[in-house]
Amino acid sequence: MALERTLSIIKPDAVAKNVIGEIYTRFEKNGLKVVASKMKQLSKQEAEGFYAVHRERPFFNALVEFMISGPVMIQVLEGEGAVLKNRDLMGATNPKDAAPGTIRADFADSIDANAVHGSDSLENAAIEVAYFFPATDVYAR
Ligand code: RTP
Ligand code: MG
Repeated sequence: MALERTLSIIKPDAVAKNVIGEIYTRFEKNGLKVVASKMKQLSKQEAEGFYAVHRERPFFNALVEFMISGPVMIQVLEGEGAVLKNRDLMGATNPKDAAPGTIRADFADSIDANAVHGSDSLENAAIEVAYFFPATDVYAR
């Protein structure tokens, strides 16, 4: 497996629940290193741009409104097979379908308020990391 980087966002519901640390612990205990990190209140324009691939989907407006409803914690995770590993740790999009012990099973309330985002491919990871972090703000470790 190759060393990869992926973009992770702790969404407004999980930030409000005060579980940033618990989620970071899961990353760290599973071989993912935080190599960049910031808390941010997304503007509507930033959220729309980030989720542009979903623009035509029926849930797009609700998704954008939810993502700007409070601050989010944005991080770059680095590790062997980081993209898939993070997706495995997150669990299924709908927490009702998420396997026990996954972040969404433990912290998400609904398909909308589902605690975390994670890049879904290596190609999208590179695009998403660059969307939020200049290369100089990502630290090789
Ligand atoms: P994410 O992008 O946030 O990591 O989530 P994901 O890959 O598991 O799911 P995706 O298909 O990319 O959808 C992005 C977010 O939109 C919301 N969603 N709502 N009501 C619905 O049918 C529906 N489908 C998706 C979810 O909050 C999902 O995380
Ligand atoms: Mg997605």
